[in-house]
Amino acid sequence: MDTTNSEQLFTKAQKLIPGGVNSPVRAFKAVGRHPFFVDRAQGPWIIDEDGNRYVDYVCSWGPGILGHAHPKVIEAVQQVCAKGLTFGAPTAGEVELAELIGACVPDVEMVRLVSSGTEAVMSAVRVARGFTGRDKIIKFAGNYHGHSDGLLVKAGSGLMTQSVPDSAGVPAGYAASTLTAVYNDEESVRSLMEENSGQVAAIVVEPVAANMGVVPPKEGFLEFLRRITKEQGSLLIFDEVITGFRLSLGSASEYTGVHADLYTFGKIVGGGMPLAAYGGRQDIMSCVAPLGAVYQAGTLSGNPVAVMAGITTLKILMEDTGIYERIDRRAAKLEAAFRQTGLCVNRVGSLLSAFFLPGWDGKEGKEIGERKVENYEDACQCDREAFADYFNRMLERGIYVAPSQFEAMFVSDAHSDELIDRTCSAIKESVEECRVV
Ligand code: KE4
Repeated sequence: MDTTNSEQLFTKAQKLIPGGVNSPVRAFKAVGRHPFFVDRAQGPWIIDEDGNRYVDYVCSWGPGILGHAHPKVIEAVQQVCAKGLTFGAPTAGEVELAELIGACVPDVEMVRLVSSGTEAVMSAVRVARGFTGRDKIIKFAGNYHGHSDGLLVKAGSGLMTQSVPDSAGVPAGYAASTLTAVYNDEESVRSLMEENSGQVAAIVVEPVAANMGVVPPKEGFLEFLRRITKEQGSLLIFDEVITGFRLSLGSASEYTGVHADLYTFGKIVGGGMPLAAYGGRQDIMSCVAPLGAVYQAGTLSGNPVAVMAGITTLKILMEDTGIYERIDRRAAKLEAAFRQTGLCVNRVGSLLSAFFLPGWDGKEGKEIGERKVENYEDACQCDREAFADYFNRMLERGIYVAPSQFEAMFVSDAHSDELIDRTCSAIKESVEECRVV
């Protein structure tokens, strides 16, 4: 595979941009190769600067549910650009997008548009603290909520203590107000809530985890979180930056039947443009300035071009909800292919991850069987070298999956059955080759 142009760009980029990329995972460090630089994308295809074509299952980490460069989205964006790119003043489009979000997710009675998922979650946490007058929050190991200081934390020594920073530059004091529990472990949540009774503003959770690989909530787990937050006077925040409009049009509350107090959205809601959102109960959102005392602002919040991409995307999804059955069915085919290789697989709708758990290769004679990944500790056991080997073999076959064991595979409406079948073959061949080496 010729990678000359990408290599030259990467060499230059590394002199100008930390790691040569504007977001760490793009550097492909976890898979031991240099990244390709994208020239363009169309439907299920990404084409790099050397003309190599890949079937894309990263979908820009989630926004691409319709496939790349959907003609209706591109046309709508081109038209609205001609009217000006940004005004720093309210526009009709922001009202329309707010209406569409509420129509899809009725729990979102009031919403604020922002520019990234990080900003959405950071703001939702601040609103929860402002509304409850409490400082502490509980998050889960392996859940990622963007890079705001208070959420770049990991469990301290033992669950009963405060979290510790998970990044240089995060003051211990910022981490101190964040407690870290174990996903799918009710007892870890209960003990933190009891130890910090009356102090927890909110539990923030990915209703389907997709940042430790895909890890579904165990039966009753989300219902438990809903109960215990109500009992304790805390809020429940569903971080739906990935799951929002991905699992179904009504997002996780429709998909799971559990209703949170606040929701964050990103990726799909912006149609691939820099737009995210947080919202929920009107009494809570009424705390947000200029209505209330919780400050949050943004020069490009509700940007008219990004808003148009979001409106057009949501309207396409609303007009053809059959997309969800199509992408789920295709993802189920990929899941079956992984299972035939003996790998542990988690799939929720059109999100899936295969895990290279110890013994994945059968060499240790371990019964491959139905081992599970139910939390971050399970996911951390994976053989990352084997994953990297699998990633590179898939890429050589023209299939681009996320360059990390801890990311999800995304299926879009542009992935035809023929491409899915081709991908299933590539999965079986690549995993088998990894095993044989
Ligand atoms: P952004 O600030 O990257 O728009 O969103 C942060 C965020 C918040 N919540 C969840 C559940 C998320 O998954 C994310 C971001 N997702 C990662 C991929 N797992 C973004 C990719 C990247 O960091 O480059």
